[in-house]
Amino acid sequence: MVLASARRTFDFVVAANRLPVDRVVDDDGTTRWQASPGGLVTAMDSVMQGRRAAWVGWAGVPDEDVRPFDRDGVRLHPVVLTAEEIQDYYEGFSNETLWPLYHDVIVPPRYRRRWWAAYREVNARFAECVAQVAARGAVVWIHDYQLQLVPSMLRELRPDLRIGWFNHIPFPPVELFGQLPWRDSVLRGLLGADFLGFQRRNDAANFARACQQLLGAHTSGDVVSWVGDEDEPGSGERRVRMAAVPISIDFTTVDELARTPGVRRRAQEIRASLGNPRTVLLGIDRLDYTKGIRHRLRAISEMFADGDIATPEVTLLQVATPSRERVSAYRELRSQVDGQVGRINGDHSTIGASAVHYLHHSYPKEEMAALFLAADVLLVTPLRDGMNLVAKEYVASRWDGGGALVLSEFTGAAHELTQAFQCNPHDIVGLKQTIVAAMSEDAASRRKRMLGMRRRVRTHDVHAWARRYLAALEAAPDKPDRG
Ligand code: GDG
Repeated sequence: MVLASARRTFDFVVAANRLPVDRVVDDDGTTRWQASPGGLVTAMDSVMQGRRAAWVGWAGVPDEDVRPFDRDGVRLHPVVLTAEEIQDYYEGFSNETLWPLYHDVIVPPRYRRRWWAAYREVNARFAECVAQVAARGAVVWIHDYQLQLVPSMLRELRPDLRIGWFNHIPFPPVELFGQLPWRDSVLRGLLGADFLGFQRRNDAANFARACQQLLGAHTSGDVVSWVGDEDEPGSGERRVRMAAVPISIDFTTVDELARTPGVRRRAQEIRASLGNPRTVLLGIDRLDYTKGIRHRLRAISEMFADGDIATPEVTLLQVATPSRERVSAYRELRSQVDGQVGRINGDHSTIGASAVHYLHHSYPKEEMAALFLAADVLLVTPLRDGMNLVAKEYVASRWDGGGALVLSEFTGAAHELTQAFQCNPHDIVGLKQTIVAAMSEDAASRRKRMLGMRRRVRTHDVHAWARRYLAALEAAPDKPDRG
C-alpha cells in the first residue's frame, strides 16, 4: 500500500487522460498554462468547488516532468508520458484499437502487443499517481476509455478509496468487444471500480453481458458480482454497480452566451456573408469517421442533384474541427471529405453562391454560438456517438425557439432529444427525406419541438449529471476497505 500521508493529499481526485489546461507560448517566448475549454472541465468545476480536489492527467507536452501546480483552487498533478508512449498508449491503443472497436468497428481496429504493453504501463502510472495524492477514504472519479485498467490497479494500491469510472464513448456489444485479445484484462480492470457509469442503458447492458460471457460473472439488476483470480489485481469477491448516467452541458452558460448582443449580431453577419439564403444547413463536428460526415455529404449531394435544394436559397456550412491528424484513418477521412466537398461545389455552386462552405478550423465558443443561432437546421448524423454534446449545445443556444435538429438514432443524445428529427444516416433516402421534413416544417411545430428539447437539457444539465454520478458512486454496494 502506498502511504499518502507524507505529502499533501486530497478528498476528491479526478483522473483523465488530459489535464484541463494547455501550455501556450506567448509572443515574447514565455510559457503559461491556459484553461482548456470543455464540458468535462465545467462539470468537474461544479463538483470540485469547496473540496480539497486534485486532477491527475497528462499535461499535453511529451517527455517533460512538469511539477504539480494549483489552478483555481485545484491541484493539477501531471503524469509524464514519453513521445513513444504517446504514440503507443494514446495514438495506438486508445485511438487505433479501442476507439474504432467501441464505435462499431466503422474502421478496422488494429491489435498490436506493443501498444497494449504501453497502455498497461501508462495506466499503472496513473494509478500510482492517484494513490499518492488521494487522502484516506477519498472519492476518485476516473474518466474514459484511455484509463480502463486504473480502477483495479488503484484498488490494489488503495482499498480504502471510493472509485468510480465513467465511459464517455459507447461500450460495444460482446460480439465486437470479444475481438479484443486483452478483453478479460480490460473487464477485470474496470471491475476494480465501485461504480461504472455509461452514457446509455445499452452500454451498461453490453458491459454486463461481456462480464457474464467472458468472465462468468453474475449480474442481478444493476450489480455485477464477480470473484477475481487470486493472482490478478482486484481479486476477491466484488460487487460493482453500473448504470446509465448520460452526460450533459452547462445549459445556462450556453443559453446566456447565445443571448448576448455580440453573438446575435455575429449570427446575422454570418447569414449575410453566406448571401442571406432562405435556409442555412449546419454541421459542426470533430473531423472523425464516427460523425457520419461522409453520409451527410452524400445526402446533400443527391439533394442538390435531385433538385430538392438549390443555391442560392440553400447552403450547407460544414465546420470540421481538426482532430487526431497523426492517425492514418483521420488523414484518409480528411482527403475523402475534401474530395466530396470539391465535387459538390464543382457540380452545384454558382458564381457567388457555394453549395457547401467547408471550414477545417476550430473556433472560439462565441463563434460556435453564433453559428448555432445562424443555422436553420443542424445536421448531427453520427454512425455511433456516446452522447454528442453539439446537439445539446445547439438546443441550449436556441433561446429564440427557432431552428430544427436532425439527429442520428445512433447517438446517446437521441435517447433524450426525442423531439428531434431522428434519422438513420446509413439510409440515404430516409436521411434526405428527414432533412426535407426538418427544412419545411411550419414555424409553430418547430418551436414546440425546440422548446421541448430545451426543457430536457435545462433540467438535465451537466451539474445535475455530476451530482447524479457522485450520488450513485456513494451508494455503491461494497463498502471501501478502511482497515
Ligand atoms: C466524446 C464522445 C460525448 C467542437 N469543435 C469546436 C468545439 N467543439 C466542442 C463542441 C462540444 C465538443 O467539442 C465535442 O463534443 P461531442 O460530444 O460532440 O464529441 P466528442 O469530441 O467525440 O466527445 C461524445 C463526449 O465525449 C462527452 O462525453 O458526448 O459522444 O465521443 O462541446 O462544442 N469547441 C470550440 N471550437 C470548436 O471549433 N470552442
